[in-house]
Amino acid sequence: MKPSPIKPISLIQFLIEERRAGHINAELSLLIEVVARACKRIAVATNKGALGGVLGMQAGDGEGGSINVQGEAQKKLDVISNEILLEANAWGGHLAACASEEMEDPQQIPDGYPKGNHLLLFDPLDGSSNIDVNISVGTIFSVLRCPDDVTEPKAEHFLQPGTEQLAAGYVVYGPATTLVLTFGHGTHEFTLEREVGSFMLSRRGIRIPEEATEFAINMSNQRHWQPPMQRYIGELLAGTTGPRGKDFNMRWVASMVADVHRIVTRGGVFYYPLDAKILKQGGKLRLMYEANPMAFIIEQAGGAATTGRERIMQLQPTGLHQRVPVFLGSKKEVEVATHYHLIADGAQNQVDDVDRSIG
Ligand code: AFP
Repeated sequence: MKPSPIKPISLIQFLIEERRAGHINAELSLLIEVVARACKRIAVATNKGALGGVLGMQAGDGEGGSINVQGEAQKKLDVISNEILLEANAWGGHLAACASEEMEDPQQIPDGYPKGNHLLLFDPLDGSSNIDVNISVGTIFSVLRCPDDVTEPKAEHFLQPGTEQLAAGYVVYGPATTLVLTFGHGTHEFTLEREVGSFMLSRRGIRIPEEATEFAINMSNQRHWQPPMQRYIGELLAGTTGPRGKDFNMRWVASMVADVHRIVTRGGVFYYPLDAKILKQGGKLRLMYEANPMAFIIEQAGGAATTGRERIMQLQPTGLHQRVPVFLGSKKEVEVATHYHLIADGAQNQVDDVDRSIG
């Protein structure tokens, strides 16, 4: 389908339009403005590279440097980006609290600042292992409503299914800085006009093609995958000589934002399945900071997002840092991969349920 013609409007103008349409209120509009402003600062820090002294590991107590709540080594830019987002969001009066992939517990709004009704979750710098080699990285965020009568939100108040998200977005810090955003009324893209410092609407109502010819997966994990994943990817690799009867191309940036942005731009699928190495932790990617916001964005662009067995947005979260398998992108292809898993589980009822829930 042809994208709608581009109107050269800024993010601020777009937010005003969304308020007039009754899609968002003033507080959510301010929240997105503040997040976008913080992401511009992260873009500036990222662009400085070696000259800004921002490359390399964060100093700390762990072996080789600081370790975050996920047990992963922190880069300096992980910490800088986290601080930029926390600081920007502390004073605006739009948030009840926020939670970051880099912090064990939710961050409360400091005393003396007004509080709002929204909860913000973010992965401040996704794909940070790519920073030092100058490959695209990004920020991912998700917005929930703070339950009524809760004045000091705790982790349990953030544990809402993805279907409850009011907004989700990501920013890719690549050759261009690009913001992709949804409020549940389509997925839209904004490109940072650096000279002016404004995000400008570059694609409205993005649609992801239903069929895919490109897939993204870390093939080095192949020997650890479960049988349905082995079968499915085996068939993609067989191309015209296998049952799928067509060739597929493969890409893997190892920054989810960049891999998802390719899908949002020209279709395709992204998989981070469960494998024997990560069985105990339930997956590699985080439900609250990566899977849910990306699922919302992808679904709003006509794609699908499952764990290989269930629709991601219907999962009831059990922990702030919970990890899940992720299958997302072009709808028909995600359906094929999901079917293979459910059929292997012998779960015909679930096949029907998932068919219904992903549309
Ligand atoms: P980092 O932020 O630690 O680089 O992790 C990035 C990520 O969570 C996601 O953005 C990538 O898709 C995925 O991990 C890459 O995983 P591999 O290291 O297995 O390639």
